[in-house]
Amino acid sequence: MGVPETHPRKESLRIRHLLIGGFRRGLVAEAGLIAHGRGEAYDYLIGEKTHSAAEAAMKAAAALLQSTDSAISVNGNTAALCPKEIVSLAEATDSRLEVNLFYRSDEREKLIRDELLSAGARKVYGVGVDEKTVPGLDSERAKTDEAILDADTVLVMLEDGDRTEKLVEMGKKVIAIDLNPMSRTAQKAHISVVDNVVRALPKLTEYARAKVESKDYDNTRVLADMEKIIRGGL
Ligand code: PTJ
Repeated sequence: MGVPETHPRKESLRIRHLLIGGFRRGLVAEAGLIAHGRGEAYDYLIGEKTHSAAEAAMKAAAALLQSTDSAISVNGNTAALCPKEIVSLAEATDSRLEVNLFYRSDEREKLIRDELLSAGARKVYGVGVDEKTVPGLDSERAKTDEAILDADTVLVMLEDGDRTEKLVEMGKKVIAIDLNPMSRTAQKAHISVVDNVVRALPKLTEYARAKVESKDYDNTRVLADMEKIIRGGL
């Protein structure tokens, strides 16, 4: 069904339809549709725009991704919403790409890898991995590959708190993009970009290309500012 150009919620519906299309093609898990709904609710509360606290987090994230050995973790939702933007950020920051799924299946792994390759990725890790794991994690998210295992910095998006916690315990710097500043992922990450991945990835790439610097970044403050915005919105 087409959305009229004049529809007041056109952009939100466009994003929603990208996800539905991704679900129909097998990229997105059933639960991914529900996770998106939760994200939409938070996005609505922050006014569906990028706030200065998120910009500060993005500048810090772009600088860290560029200055360290880095990997970007890709799941079904992000592959359906912004494959090209993920590949552009990986190129701008020289980061490796790894498929990492909560609802892991051989078929979804391959579909997501192929989506990234079609979007221009040169190499995609994390497909067919069975032996390497993130220690202490019981879910399928534990399965990992050298892209993330060897990285000093990992960017995660729509992530579970468990893995964020374990990656931090492994000594990695974790950057999260998550619309909920109160989620365990946002709370545990070193840098939390509270924004929609659809808006955040192009901005992050722009900052990385501009080689922005970031001094005295304070994630606790950023999270508090974003929570204040949400409470104000309520
Ligand atoms: O593809 P898989 O198998 O790895 O499954 C992925 C899902 C998304 C199903 C899984 O990671 C999941 O259940 O995620 P959660 O626990 O629901 O967490 C999703 C978080 O991301 C929530 O805090 C949402 O508010 C947030 N979120 C949802 N959509 C977006 C978002 N954050 C940024 N941008 C979005 N578009």
